[in-house]
Amino acid sequence: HRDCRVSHFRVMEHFDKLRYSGTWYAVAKKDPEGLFLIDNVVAKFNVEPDGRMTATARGRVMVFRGVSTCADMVGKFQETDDPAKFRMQYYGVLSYLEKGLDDHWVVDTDYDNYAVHYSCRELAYDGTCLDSYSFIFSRDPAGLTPEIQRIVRKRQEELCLDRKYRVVVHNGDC
Ligand code: AZE
Repeated sequence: HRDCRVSHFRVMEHFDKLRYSGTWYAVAKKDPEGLFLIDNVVAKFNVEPDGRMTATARGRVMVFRGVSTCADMVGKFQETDDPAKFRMQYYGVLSYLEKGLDDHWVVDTDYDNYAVHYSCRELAYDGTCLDSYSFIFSRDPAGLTPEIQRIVRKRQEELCLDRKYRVVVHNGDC
């Protein structure tokens, strides 16, 4: 039987934020509850001179029922005891309505092709997650190879999120 307790999820070992930096295209995502990035999601991670990780993200978001726009978001990362587990403070560049503080876990990456991200916003009494989101990132906007898709699928199962993901379209809208 699968263990879906969030504190038991395995994350990337010896995570290296320098190798992680640069552009990542979201190719699939599992949405949290409420408003979220819809499609055309591109994230750029940086390591600042003081060693702290930051990121920008662009993507299409719904602003009112049926009205969408492209949003620029900024994320600042606080480190924790585990080098692959961060706390991310984020906000929208234009609209300060979009802001928050989320967990940001790097579950797995080979740095050159793919990355699996996970964030749990709310834990249940039994330690499983009630409200999570997750991104599958690719260095190549065209997607992942079948070999890497197999690795990613395994990670999605380990996060107890198999079949919860949707493809993230990149059509030049943002
Ligand atoms: C993430 C990685 C790079 C930096 C940031 C990320 C998260 C962004 C959001 C955006 C939410 C937008 C909403 C719009 C209405 C994980 C892609 C900032 C959580 C709610």
